[in-house]
Amino acid sequence: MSLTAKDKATVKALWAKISGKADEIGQDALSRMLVVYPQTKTYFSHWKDLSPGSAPVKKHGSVVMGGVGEAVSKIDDLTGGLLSLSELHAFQLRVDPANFKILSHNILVVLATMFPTEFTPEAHVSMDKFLSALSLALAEKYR
Ligand code: HNI
Repeated sequence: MSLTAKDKATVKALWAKISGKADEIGQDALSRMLVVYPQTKTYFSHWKDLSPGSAPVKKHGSVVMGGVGEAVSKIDDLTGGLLSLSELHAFQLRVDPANFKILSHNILVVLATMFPTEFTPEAHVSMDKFLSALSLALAEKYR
């Protein structure tokens, strides 16, 4: 299920519309992930406060969306472009790749709520495919 030229163009166009609110998107997606899928909290047990909108959640929401933005810019070679990020998640953080799907889902939910007009079914399907490809690239170094 690779990204078509049309998927890539759709993702880039959507990103251009929403990236100004990346911090907000990241904060909400991360907040929701930690509340709705509490098993994800184990990776962040070193934070003082994991509640929705807390300082570390805000900060990390921005960091994660920075990674998503980087992925948009490297959309033609996600595996190569995200290699060091994959190594970090695999060898140091040891994040179970199942969690990438969970975070991706939460990002989609937030996009749907924050951008009801821009998040058309067409944008939805391309963004879903992109986040799957991004997750696959992040899991590249796991074996
Ligand atoms: Ni993730 C750190 C990007 C999914 C747990 N993560 C980062 C950093 C980026 C990043 C960028 C900072 C790297 C650095 O310091 O050099 N993470 C992404 C992206 C996704 C993702 C783009 C998927 C869309 N990360 C996840 C998931 C989990 C996760 C699903 C666990 C549930 N990430 C972490 C943890 C850290 C991290 C833990 C270190 C955070 C800290 O504060 O110690």
